Amino acid sequence: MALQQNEFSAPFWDAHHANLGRQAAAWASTVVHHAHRSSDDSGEMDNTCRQMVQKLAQAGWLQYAVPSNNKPLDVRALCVLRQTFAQQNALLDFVWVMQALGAGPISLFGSDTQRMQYLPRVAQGLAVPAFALSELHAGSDAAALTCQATRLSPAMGGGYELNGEKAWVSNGGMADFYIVFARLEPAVATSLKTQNTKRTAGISAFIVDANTPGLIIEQRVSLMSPHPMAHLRFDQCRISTNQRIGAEGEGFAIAMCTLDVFRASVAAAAVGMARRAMHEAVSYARQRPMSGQFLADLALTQARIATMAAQIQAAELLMAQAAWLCDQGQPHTQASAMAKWVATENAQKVVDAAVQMCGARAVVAQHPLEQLYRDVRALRIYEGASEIQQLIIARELLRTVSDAESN
Ligand code: COS
Repeated sequence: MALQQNEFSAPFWDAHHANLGRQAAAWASTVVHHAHRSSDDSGEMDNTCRQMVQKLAQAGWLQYAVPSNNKPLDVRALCVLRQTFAQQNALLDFVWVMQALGAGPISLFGSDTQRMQYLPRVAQGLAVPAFALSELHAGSDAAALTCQATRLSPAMGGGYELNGEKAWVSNGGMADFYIVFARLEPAVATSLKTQNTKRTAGISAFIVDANTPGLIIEQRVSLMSPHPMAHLRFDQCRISTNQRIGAEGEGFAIAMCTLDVFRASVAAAAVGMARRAMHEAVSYARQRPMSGQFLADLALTQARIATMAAQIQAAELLMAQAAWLCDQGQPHTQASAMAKWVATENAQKVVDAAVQMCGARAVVAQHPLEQLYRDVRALRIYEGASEIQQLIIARELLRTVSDAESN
């Protein structure tokens, strides 16, 4: 049974999104054959990912990862490509979206000079970016980060010095540059114009080139769904002032706004994986003899298929709405959080149900469902765990209600 095409139809998608989806699906089905799941060897993994970056660049898909010609990021295009690639191969989706997320703070908040310096290289596959927000003791509570930035006096050469660590950095160890969120040391933070005493005070965003002295790849991390990841350490890592994104103290808002956009795309990846799982399960159920009929003829199987279809459809609609709101420039924090939460939780359920339908063969290594079972899990954790999305949804709702009451 041929993999069902994603439709990307109105009202949330424009005609060019539907075309993009068709073209990307046709392309991805040809490259995925070569895009094998790599081993835990980090060198081999980096090579595989670099090759994928090249292929994505040559095919023109990376131009959708960053804005160009002063146009804003097309978030729906981002989602179309994530859903389509994730449906074919999780590593392809990872490589594709990291070009976008890693460069995201520059795309959304970078100066003209920073955009000109970094974004074309990302779009051409000449530079691989990474997003370094989490720390071992500051994951869900991002405002607790302790990586420190110290402003250096002109006598010391100016710019900033970074000291501390970053954890769970996707593309860590293979990236050409990192967006690092660090806190200006208290003496400096309290002298900021705002006299901000909040937990997020002083947090600032910096672009750190991979070859900057003092940036150390502390540890490579092996994952159940392998992709490049590392813990980083900064030891007297000096960067110039023009490597700061936005103003001092704007880093937390930059991180949150970037995640508000990319959480919609996580939902898209979840929908892609769930669709693939349902495809595998339905294909199998239609040809598997069972009790004198086929597995698909059993009412219990049909109930399971109906549940899967509805879970996917619900996720897809929330994702489409969130991406559409982003593109309309309308508030989308709550919609993105809702889309990510529902889509990733549903995708996990759909993949699990598909494994159950297909039985023993689905847990054999390298079976598409065995791979999806491992691939889908991290989506409920990265870019804000499901519990964080629930928190965001509730906070936004309570804030809207109290705003309405005070008007
Ligand atoms: N957009 C813009 N600004 C935002 C924002 C958003 N979506 N969310 C929060 N902010 C601002 C708030 O307006 C507030 O600003 P002021 O201090 O000027 O009032 C500030 O940030 C602090 O907000 P808040 O008090 O809500 O922050 P919390 O520390 O309570 O944390 C959550 C908020 C939990 C939402 C945040 O820590 C989070 O998203 N955690 C998950 C992190 C994550 O996804 N990590 C994955 C890393 S990438 S794999």
